[in-house]
Amino acid sequence: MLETAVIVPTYNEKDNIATLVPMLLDLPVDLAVIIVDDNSPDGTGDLAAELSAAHPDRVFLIQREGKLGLGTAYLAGFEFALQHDFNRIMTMDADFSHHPRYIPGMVEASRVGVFRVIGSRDVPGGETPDFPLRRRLLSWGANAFTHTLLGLNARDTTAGFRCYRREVLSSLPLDSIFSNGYSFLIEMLWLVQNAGFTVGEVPIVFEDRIHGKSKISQREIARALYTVMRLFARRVLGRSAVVLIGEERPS
Ligand SMILES: Nc1nc2c(ncn2[C@@H]2O[C@H](COP(=O)(O)OP(=O)(O)OP(=O)(O)O)[C@@H](O)[C@H]2O)c(=O)[nH]1
Ligand SMILES: [Mg+2]
Repeated sequence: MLETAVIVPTYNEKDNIATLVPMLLDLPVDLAVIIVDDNSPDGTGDLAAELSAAHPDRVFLIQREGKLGLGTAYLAGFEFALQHDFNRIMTMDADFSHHPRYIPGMVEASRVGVFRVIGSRDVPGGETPDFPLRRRLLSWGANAFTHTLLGLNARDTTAGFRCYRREVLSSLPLDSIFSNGYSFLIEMLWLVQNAGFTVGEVPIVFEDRIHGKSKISQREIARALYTVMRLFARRVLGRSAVVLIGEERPS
């Protein structure tokens, strides 16, 4: 069995996976690719099926019926990767914002005592050169929010370029994750940190997509906000419960 599974969720990414998959297979890393496609109207699924037929041991396709969201796409990929005994499980976008050249470094970092590695835009050396002001503000706001309200330690809390050691995913209550869409990434990080796993960050330059369209919408942003507030409430309630149990009650 190969060491590393790279999960690539896709929705209308045909042009991108045509070049991404061969690039991934050429990396000097023992890896397989798991494409989770949501019946993309542009035929991404058909191309993924062809790639899988050409490399049956290294390219797998999970084809879903319709656009079911990014969070459940990751979950479907996690389940497949755990069932197939991969030791390391990565997630990345199909649009080259997460460039394959960073994968060897992320895999290496996960070998040296770090349980989960983020390809990070917000550590020294990481950059988002193409981001317009609006995206910079959004990203800054999201991180400021998750750091203060949730106490998350990672600098880049919304990055989807990640590498998990198998034991992280196999020990987390993945079924309990409530959010779908982009806020799934925040909730995952919250679970990983609260389970006590170390999280490392490797700098990446995040480049804008050339082919295809972004799927981030105002609705996704509102949902992410809701997720942070929901987890914040859990954090506050959880804390007070611990204090109560440990406290000496006045008789
Ligand atoms: N299977 C599946 N994939 C999705 C879904 N929504 C987004 N994706 C994929 O998730 C990845 C990230 O989506 P993008 O639209 O690039 O979002 P983003 O990278 O956060 O935003 P941009 O920087 O604007 O590109 C891409 O590979 C998308 O094709 C979905 O509902 N289902
Ligand atoms: Mg993108």
